[in-house]
Order: sequence, then C-alpha cells, then structure tokens
Amino acid sequence: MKRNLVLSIVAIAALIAAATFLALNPSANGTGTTKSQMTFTLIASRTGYNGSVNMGSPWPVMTVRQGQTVTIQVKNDDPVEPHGFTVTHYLDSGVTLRPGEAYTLTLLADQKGTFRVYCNIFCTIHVYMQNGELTVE
Ligand SMILES: [Cu+2]
Repeated sequence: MKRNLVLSIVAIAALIAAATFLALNPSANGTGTTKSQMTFTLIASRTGYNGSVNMGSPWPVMTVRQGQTVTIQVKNDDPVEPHGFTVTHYLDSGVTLRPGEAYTLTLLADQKGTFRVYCNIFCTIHVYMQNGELTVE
C-alpha cells in the first residue's frame, strides 16, 4: 500500500516535470538546440500560436541566453486566414503569412530583456495572438 503511494507520487512528479518542460519549451522537437544556438517552432493555426487559445498568458514562451543565435520557424497552418508575426525589437516590422506559408527568423540575441511576440494583422483570433514572449537572459 505504502509502496503504491510512493510510486504514484513519483509518477505524478514525473508528469509535472514533463508538463513544465513542455510549457517552457514551445518547440516540441528542439532541433539544433546547442549552447550557442536555439531553434523554436511556432505554428499559427485556428488555435493561435502553438495552441495559445487554450493557454494562459504569456504563451508561447521562448527563453534564450544573450549571445545565442536564435532561429524561430513560423508556419501558418490555418487553411483560411493570414496571420502575422512580430517580435518587438528583433522584428518590429512584422511579417504576414498567408495560409500554408512559412517564415524563418534568425536573430542574434544581443539585447537582454523580454520582448513581445504577436500577430500584427487583424484576424478572428487576434486577441489570443498578442502575448507571446521571447526572453533574452
Ligand atoms: Cu491577428
């Protein structure tokens, strides 16, 4: 009985750790992630950026270290609507992705801080695509 309880606690702790890892790493695959390089994948869809419609704020969250080269691969999987992609300071002009389009932003994270990641064109789920974050620490 006691052993089962301990095993349950261990299992729950493992689940929490996994969930925390996923929450802090919107890039599910994490390909090409090294000390000097980080890659993230953002999927824009009917459910926002990486499911942001169903998440709290901020979402998605990307955390990197100053000096890293950061690649953010953005894809619009929405079959109907265009969506935008903007990163304060690093991509202020923003880009528009039509349905099916992809865009890759590569930046040198030279300035520390928290930068907002958001959609810069009107869409029906616009409000859910305003609170992404890129944190350079
Ligand atoms: Cu929008």
